[in-house]
Amino acid sequence: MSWSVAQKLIHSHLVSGEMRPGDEIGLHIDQTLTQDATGTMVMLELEALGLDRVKTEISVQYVDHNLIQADYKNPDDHLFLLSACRRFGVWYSRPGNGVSHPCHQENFGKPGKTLLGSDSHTPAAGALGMLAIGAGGIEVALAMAGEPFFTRMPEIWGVELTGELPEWVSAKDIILEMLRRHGVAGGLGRIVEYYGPGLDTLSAMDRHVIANMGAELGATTTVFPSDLEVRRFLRAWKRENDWVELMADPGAGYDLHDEIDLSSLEPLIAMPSSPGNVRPVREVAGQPIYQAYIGSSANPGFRDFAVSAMMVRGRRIHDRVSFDVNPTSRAQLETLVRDGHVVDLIHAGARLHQAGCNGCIGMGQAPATHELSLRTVPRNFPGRSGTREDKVCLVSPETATASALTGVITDPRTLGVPYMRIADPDDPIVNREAFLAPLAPEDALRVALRKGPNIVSLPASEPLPDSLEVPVLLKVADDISTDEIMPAGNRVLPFRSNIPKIAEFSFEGVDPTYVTRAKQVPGHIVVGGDNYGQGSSREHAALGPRFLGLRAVFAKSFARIHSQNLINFGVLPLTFGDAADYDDIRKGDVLRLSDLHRSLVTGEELVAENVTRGRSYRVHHSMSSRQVDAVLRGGLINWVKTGAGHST
Ligand code: MIC
Repeated sequence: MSWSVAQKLIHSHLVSGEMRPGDEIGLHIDQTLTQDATGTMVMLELEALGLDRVKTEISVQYVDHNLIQADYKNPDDHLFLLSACRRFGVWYSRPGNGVSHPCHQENFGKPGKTLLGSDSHTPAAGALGMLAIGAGGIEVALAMAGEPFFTRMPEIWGVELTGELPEWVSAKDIILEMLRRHGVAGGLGRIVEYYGPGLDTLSAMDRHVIANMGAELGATTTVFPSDLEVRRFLRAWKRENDWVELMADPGAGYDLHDEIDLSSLEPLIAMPSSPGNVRPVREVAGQPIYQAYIGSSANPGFRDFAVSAMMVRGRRIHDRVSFDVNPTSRAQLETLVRDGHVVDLIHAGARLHQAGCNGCIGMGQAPATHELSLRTVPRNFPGRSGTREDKVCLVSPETATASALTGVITDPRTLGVPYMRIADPDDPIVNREAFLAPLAPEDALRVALRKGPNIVSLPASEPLPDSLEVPVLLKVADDISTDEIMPAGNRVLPFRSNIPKIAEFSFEGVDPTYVTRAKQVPGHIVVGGDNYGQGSSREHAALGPRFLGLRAVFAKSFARIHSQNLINFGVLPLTFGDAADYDDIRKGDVLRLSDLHRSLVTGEELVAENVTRGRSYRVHHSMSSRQVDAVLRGGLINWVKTGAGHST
């Protein structure tokens, strides 16, 4: 039998189920990654589960999202996380160390291992030949407690890379090409596996760019082989002993195929406000911009900054442009300083920020109203930058920098600057001491969790009633993102450890009356189109509306992580039997679902009656019996506590 890399990774971690696409499988998890914006909830969940010490090989908690300390809330969360790391045996990456994904690749990721992360960009670690999946915090908490992670066996989508990237075209353009071809739902239910001779020209950090933004395709994850380039990368980061080879067998079969001839690519840009809205840069060139922004988990490598520094050396940033440089890890920043690149960037007019997520999730650096902002970040969902009427475009560092110099969208090939290919350094500054190692078990037991006033324990959740008769409070279009369901940004993120408070921001940008209306009824339904809940893993996008009484979402289809998050907190994700029924339902209609318990367990189609207008709709669920059990009990915490799930 010839296996792909993805199949080998799944097979070596399979604890239940068959590797048949669509079947539920359970996977053993070796490593976990949490970041502060989702991690506070994970640590509260570990407390609620009564865990003593994590059972994974390595669990790392990063502080990279909530870095703005405008008051006590974020620093309180940082200290809470430090105490929780000490208590539960978790590594702590302090503020300023950088973005979780590149830091994990540099310091902890290991080929052949599984990684579960409470961040949708966790698949970036697929660059090292890991099976790395993003999930809601509660599932990561369960993995830390030694439980398997359950998901549907994805189809494996082999993408053969041939040829070599032309000058001025880089890894970001490869993933933008995938998004141009397949759109934001093209990867649903799939793992993307890259292979072929074109890989030889892509460094491990280039592969990170592609694997990271596989999340924007809706893919379960992305994998690359662990080849000699991965060995070189680990050697450079003084971890060569962590390398094992992991290659697809010759003739490995893929469920689906695609091919990209790298030599045929050109600079691409995702226009506002979807990562799937991709065009060649030359077609939109000449439009004035306000901001150019480099960094983030989607372009974290040394090369991504060095290429920009070389382009601006001896030149000046355009007067109107804010050129924001967001280093991605402390060690990368040290190396860029050592090699003189930071001085070139600053001298040309760049604004240097601390290593972290920063403006990528609207934590500062918001663009001016209606002005174009060209960013190397992974997402440009409406309003995510912090400016409601934003116009964010996704580009490579080359396109961002060329545009920063000219003040208009610029195809870097037209800049008239000589091109220099920059290799990933073999001698980066390694600063592993900046990560605080877990305490010895006997010392850990003595640590008390430090909870500031903003840290509020999880609200209890009651079981699902047998029948529901509740109004539709909101009807939204296709591809609604979790940024629209529960915004990020400096106003909202500090409440990630406070569900009653953060619930007040639910669907704020979509319908500012939603929260008030939700409080006036005993429960409600939201109706959505295709790919409902694309984007982030933030379970707050399920918890906030659930706290306000959301009981079910009817949609044409769901994004993987969000539908799981709904189930995890006792909300029913139901799919229309006939997508045309979406058009029939109106905001305000009261829908009735009866005999829920029996029909969910038998898996039969449900009939939702529209009490207001005397119609009925067929809806169904695709939950496994384990998920049905959890949703009936009001979510995963109750499921574990009532002894249905394995106990810790
Ligand atoms: C994102 O890029 O959307 C985030 C912010 O990193 C999220 C996590 C979060 O909402 O905290 C993600 O990707 O899961």
